[in-house]
Amino acid sequence: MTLAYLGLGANLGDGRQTLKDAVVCLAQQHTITVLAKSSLYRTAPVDADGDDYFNCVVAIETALAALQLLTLCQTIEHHFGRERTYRNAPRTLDLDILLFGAEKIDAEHLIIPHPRLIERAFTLVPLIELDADIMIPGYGRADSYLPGVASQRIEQVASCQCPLLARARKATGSEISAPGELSKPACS
Ligand code: A4P
Ligand code: MG
Repeated sequence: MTLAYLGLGANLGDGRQTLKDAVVCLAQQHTITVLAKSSLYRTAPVDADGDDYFNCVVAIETALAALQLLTLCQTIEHHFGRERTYRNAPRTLDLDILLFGAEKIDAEHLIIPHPRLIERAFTLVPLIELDADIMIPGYGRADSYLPGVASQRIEQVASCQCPLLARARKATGSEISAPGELSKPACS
């Protein structure tokens, strides 16, 4: 079994609802187990146009190989009406593999860790929310990259009610910290 982290993003249609539905869809897959979900974040588009995005990260466990997981992610994106028009085009759902265990993969259609993971608040902040000490293979501690994304607007819009996360927060005795001002979490 491999512990993997998926990044979800949407900025077309009701992105907030789409992300919730996509997490339910992931949880229904018999080939993966969703272990935890970050809060939902509203984020400014990075290297992209269109409306603000909604983003979150989920931790999953799977016996799939990384390429099989990519195929599953793309099938789910398609299911949610994803169209590939141009790079970084507004999208109903983007489902990226951020981390796949300790693996480093550099294949034609799959690069892991996700090559832009450390450059973006919308991936780093929710990832660190799920595991404050998480390491990125080949890069080191994820939180060491937070200063580099501090100028990117990211706002926590919904707090995860997952018991696993609540336990993790209690254990660390701290709330999530993120670059920029976070709004007060509002449960949804
Ligand atoms: N691919 C390679 N590695 C991976 C991986 N680890 N996970 C390949 C998923 N896919 C991977 O992706 C293009 C190709 O990347 C795939 O065919 C796959 O084989 P795509 O999803 O079809 O196209 P894309 O998303 O437009 O391009 P890309 O390069 O994935 O863009 P990013 O890096 O995902 O960025 N701003 C905010 N605030 N929030 C966002 O979510 N997202 C993007 C897209 C830009 N700006 C954003 C957001
Ligand atoms: Mg993508």
